[in-house]
Amino acid sequence: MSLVAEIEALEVATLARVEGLSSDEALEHLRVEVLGRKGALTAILRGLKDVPAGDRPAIGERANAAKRAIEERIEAALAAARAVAESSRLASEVVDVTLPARGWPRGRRHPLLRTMEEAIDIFERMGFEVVESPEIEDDEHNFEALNFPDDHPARDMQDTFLLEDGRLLRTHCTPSQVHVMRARKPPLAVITPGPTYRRDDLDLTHAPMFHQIDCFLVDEQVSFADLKGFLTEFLTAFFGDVAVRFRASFFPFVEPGAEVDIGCALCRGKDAACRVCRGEGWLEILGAGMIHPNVLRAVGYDPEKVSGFAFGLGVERLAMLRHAIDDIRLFTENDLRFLRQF
Ligand code: FA5
Repeated sequence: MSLVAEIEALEVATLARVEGLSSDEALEHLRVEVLGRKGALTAILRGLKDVPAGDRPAIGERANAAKRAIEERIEAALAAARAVAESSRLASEVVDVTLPARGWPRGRRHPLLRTMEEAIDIFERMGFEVVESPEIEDDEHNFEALNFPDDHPARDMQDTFLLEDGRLLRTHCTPSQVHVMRARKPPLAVITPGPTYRRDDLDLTHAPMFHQIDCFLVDEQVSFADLKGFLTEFLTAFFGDVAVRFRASFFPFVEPGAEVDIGCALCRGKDAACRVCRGEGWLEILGAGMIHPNVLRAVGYDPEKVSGFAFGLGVERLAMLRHAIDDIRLFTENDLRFLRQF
């Protein structure tokens, strides 16, 4: 077959193949196979060297014409293939602008965290400094320096999470007093918020992990009157206009000691079936007292020269009273219906 006949046969065959192709890749592949540097047309033109020089221009011209024809047809087929792909993409991406917007659900701060932050904010405005204290304690800080007698029931393994090395998860935030007082000199006005741990069974008002804020003030001539005045001020700032009641009580690390109740904001003592105060009209909110001379001595202070008050409150308790929540378990169950109310 002459070269011209070969070129014409290639052109006809290629144009016919273009008709059958509809994808970008297949058409590009065909272009390379026929017109590429190692393609079929180049292969045919290699035969030019055996053709008399005079015939070569005509063959070259025929080859160029075939190349143009094939290129044009492939371009047209590519454009058609792209148009089809584009219209099917548009059809699948139809957006119904009349649909209602989906919206982004917004997170909220946990009610316990918010309660803690609110209380801390009030203390800070009253001049107290926030100090962190370890959650893992030793017997010395959690009990001994706080004047717990050796046989005190709180030291019992039943009440405390003990670690294998003999240390323990702090059962209250009061050990912070020992850390801070040993490291610094009075005057001191400090609060220590954080988690605490006791082997209490989970029920309506108790959890094995709960939060406390301990607060203490040490200076010359601090009196019980300062404690009463300060606590009443704090509770009024936190709860609004609320009745406050002090009852004598005992903690090894204070003398005298007191428990403080606030008037029930839900029923104001008028509902015998009140689910918050159970008709008592009063709710215990914290333990307090004057720092025991033995504790002051244990940290190297002279109880003849300085005195201090201290109290510790339960954050869960604060939040429950503030929002009339009657089950402490709600704080950890992560029920969104509960959490969304805050
Ligand atoms: C103490 O822990 C003392 N350290 C407080 C204190 C500090 C007294 C400084 C005097 C001077 P108490 O064991 O009562 O005291 O606990 C304080 C508060 O923690 C309680 O009023 C209660 O609100 C909360 N609380 C105690 N146990 C639990 C528990 N299992 N679950 C939830 N809250 C608890």
